[in-house]
Amino acid sequence: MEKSSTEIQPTPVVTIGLNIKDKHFDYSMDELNNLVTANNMTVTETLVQKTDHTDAATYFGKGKVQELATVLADDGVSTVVVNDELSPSQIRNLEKQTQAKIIDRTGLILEIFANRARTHEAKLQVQLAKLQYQLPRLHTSASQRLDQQTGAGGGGFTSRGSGESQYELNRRTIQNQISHIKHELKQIQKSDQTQRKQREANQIPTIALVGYTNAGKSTIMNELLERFGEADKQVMVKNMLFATLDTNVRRLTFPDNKKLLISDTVGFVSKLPHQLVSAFRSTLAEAASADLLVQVVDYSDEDRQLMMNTTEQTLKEIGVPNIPMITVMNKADLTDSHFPFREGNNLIMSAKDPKSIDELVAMVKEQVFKNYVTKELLIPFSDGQIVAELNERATVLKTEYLDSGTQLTVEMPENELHRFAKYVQA
Ligand SMILES: Nc1nc2c(ncn2[C@@H]2O[C@H](COP(=O)(O)OP(=O)(O)OP(=O)(O)O)[C@@H](O)[C@H]2O)c(=O)[nH]1
Ligand SMILES: [Mg+2]
Repeated sequence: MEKSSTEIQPTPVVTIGLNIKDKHFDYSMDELNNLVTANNMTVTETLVQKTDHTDAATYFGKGKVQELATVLADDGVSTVVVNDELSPSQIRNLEKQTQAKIIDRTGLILEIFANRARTHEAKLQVQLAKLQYQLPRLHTSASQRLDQQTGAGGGGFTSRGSGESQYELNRRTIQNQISHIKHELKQIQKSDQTQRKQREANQIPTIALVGYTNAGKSTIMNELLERFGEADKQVMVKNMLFATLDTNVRRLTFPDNKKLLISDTVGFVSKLPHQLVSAFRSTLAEAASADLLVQVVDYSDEDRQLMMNTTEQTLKEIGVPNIPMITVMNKADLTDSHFPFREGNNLIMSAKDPKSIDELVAMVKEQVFKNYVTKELLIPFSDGQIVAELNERATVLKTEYLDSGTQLTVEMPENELHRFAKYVQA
């Protein structure tokens, strides 16, 4: 079995978690193992400790740490992934006692995001989150350097003092980088905000696809684009966690000339590191300003309810107010359920099924355009700019040229009608 030289072999790792009376513990371990796979690693063994407290020094109890060291030696594995965020000293102590590299859950998710980031903005956001994660952990690497120096009889440093000043230097460098990146992001985001304001001024309603990673958000976006958008503006779809890290906004135009903007954004996972949530706040702001959220759920996953809880918690965390929501139970083709099947604001469907997409569009339009009214307006030829404005903003169903002016049958939001009140026909 020859492998091509460019293919990188997955790194074998042991995963380990502490279960403190957590009824969703198994789910979070499954999720961790999926994250590990997503980071080109393979799980050789999973260890669990059931307890009612964490150990301040090593997070896991003595016996469990010993067991971990034995398993690592037996399997010939030198990397451990822990299902929680650890303190820097816990990482340091565990590394000493197991002779392995310890990656905590936050570090793992940061690595995945770093590998996935493609655009300049996403790269900056991930870099910011990484630096913010590193800053309080700097002590670890500085003292490691000192340990190596005293243990192995010297490296690049001549005295403990220079090690400490190195720590100070690193700290300052990181702080400088953080403020630099924040400044650059602010510049980028200022223009994003300007664009958003413009859209708001244009009165085009916006919907946002949100949900757990790998649920099918981008697939649904592409199916909609294929039929109602510009087909050359497809977004990336991949069967992997965190395929999308950027917010993509596209315009859809329906056959009745109604328009809306749709945004697809980063997927969620439980315990999304707070550094990432804050770094991605502005990317996620697209969801916060939407008129309607479409939550996409992988209906074929038995943990779907927990995934939905995760999504709702994350939305709260990023400060998304109570926006109306449609819930799409996607991937129904992988289940025995009949689809498309609608019940209230829920839709069981499959992204690959055109009938499902029709039903989704009907539901979205019903919600987004529900305050629209149809009116006949007569606009005198002297007010020609109004005809142009209506053609730009409203759905013009019919245009007729009469002696007294242009007669338009238009559909528009009820609350905008007052601006054209004087043209409305009795
Ligand atoms: N069988 C089936 N597969 C689907 C369906 N919808 C999406 N998929 C697959 O699920 C995988 C993930 O789809 P994406 O659209 O990339 O998921 P996403 O929600 O955008 O994921 P992130 O960008 O990681 O948050 C891809 O392999 C899709 O082909 C569906 O209705 N049925
Ligand atoms: Mg996606």
